[in-house]
Amino acid sequence: MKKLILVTAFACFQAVAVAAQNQPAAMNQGQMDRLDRNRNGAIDQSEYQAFMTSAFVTLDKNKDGSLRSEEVGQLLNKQQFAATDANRDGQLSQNEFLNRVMADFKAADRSGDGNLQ
Ligand SMILES: [Ca+2]
Ligand SMILES: [Ca+2]
Ligand SMILES: [Ca+2]
Repeated sequence: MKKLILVTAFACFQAVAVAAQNQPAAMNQGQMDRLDRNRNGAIDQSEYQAFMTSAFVTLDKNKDGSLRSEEVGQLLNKQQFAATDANRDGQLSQNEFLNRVMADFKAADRSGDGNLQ
């Protein structure tokens, strides 16, 4: 599950990098540092949520406050999108998006201490 969360984060990094017209690259130390803001070598819930909140804004290309399937096509497949779209309106609100990524975080946090290391 730790791998899963890192894949999700990596896809967000790619999307953010492309949106910023930087060259997408493998997740490197600089990108890990963007997640690990206080540089204690672990990613805590608030760090992850802050990153994913900014990723949501970046992914929301038409700035309507929700994500359509074409905006997250590179991030979520159809089944993942449907699983994330809790109210089934065909769009992901910020709450729906964060609920999913934070559930991923909790699943990956096997020790239950609120940190990923
Ligand atoms: Ca940290
Ligand atoms: Ca949108
Ligand atoms: Ca929805």
